[in-house]
Amino acid sequence: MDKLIITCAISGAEVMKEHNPAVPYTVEEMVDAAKEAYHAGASIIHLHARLDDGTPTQDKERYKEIIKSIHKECPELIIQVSTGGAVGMSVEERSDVLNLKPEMATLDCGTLNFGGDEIFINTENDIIYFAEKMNHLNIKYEMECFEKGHIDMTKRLIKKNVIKKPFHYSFVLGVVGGMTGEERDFMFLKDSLPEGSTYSVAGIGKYEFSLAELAIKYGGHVRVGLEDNIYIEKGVLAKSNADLVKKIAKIAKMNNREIATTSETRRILGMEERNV
Ligand code: KMH
Ligand code: ZN
Repeated sequence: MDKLIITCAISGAEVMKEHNPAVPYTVEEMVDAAKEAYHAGASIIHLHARLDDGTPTQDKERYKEIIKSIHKECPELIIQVSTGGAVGMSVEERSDVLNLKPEMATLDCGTLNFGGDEIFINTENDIIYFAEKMNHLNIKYEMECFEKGHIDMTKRLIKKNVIKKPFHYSFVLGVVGGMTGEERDFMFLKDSLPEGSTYSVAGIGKYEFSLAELAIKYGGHVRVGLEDNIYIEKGVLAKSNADLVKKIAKIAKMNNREIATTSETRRILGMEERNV
């Protein structure tokens, strides 16, 4: 079994300081959150930029500043930028950050209800647009699937040679309109992947740790962070992103799964080594 890759989703686009004061907004807060998560065991930071007042933004210049500042402190850290942004943003707005040629980015693989009137829109043509742009710029994509139909969509685009190897997925489970993070749903998704794929799980809310434990046992990888879940245990707010990562490191240890360094992560995902 490969070593465990831990991704930390430090900020997200929806969670606010009113929900958990440890959610980072400013560049300095982002750097501190990323650095602490890295020292706790994370090798990838899943990043959504914010303005100082917490407003989500896909502004390329803001991302540039955050990435540069994180790399100043932790040069080897893998930064995975979000191309999902926030609900309601246009494809053009969401994709501009790719022009920075980040090492890694998300590729959202289908449309989903996000609760109430919110719809996270990713048409087939949107997915093709993002994938082709990332192929062209040599950006590693993590394919975010919120339900089984999204995996089927990736298989269709693999056949069309739009999505290229090596395939790396993320099961984001527990969103209002998607599949749950229960064991049965996890097994169904894992067993539906194209052969040779790697995958990570992101359990939303109450699913964060139980789903992580399943992935740890079955050879998958794990994403945690305040984007997905604000609690360290039932009813107790996490003090930081790093606390969530530390809890995963503890679960990994209990299951005899070693944690991957940044260069091991690049090797497991078939990424180029980065000279820092
Ligand atoms: N904030 C959601 C609308 C991604 O990062 O690619 C989309 C999202 C997925 O978080
Ligand atoms: Zn995200």
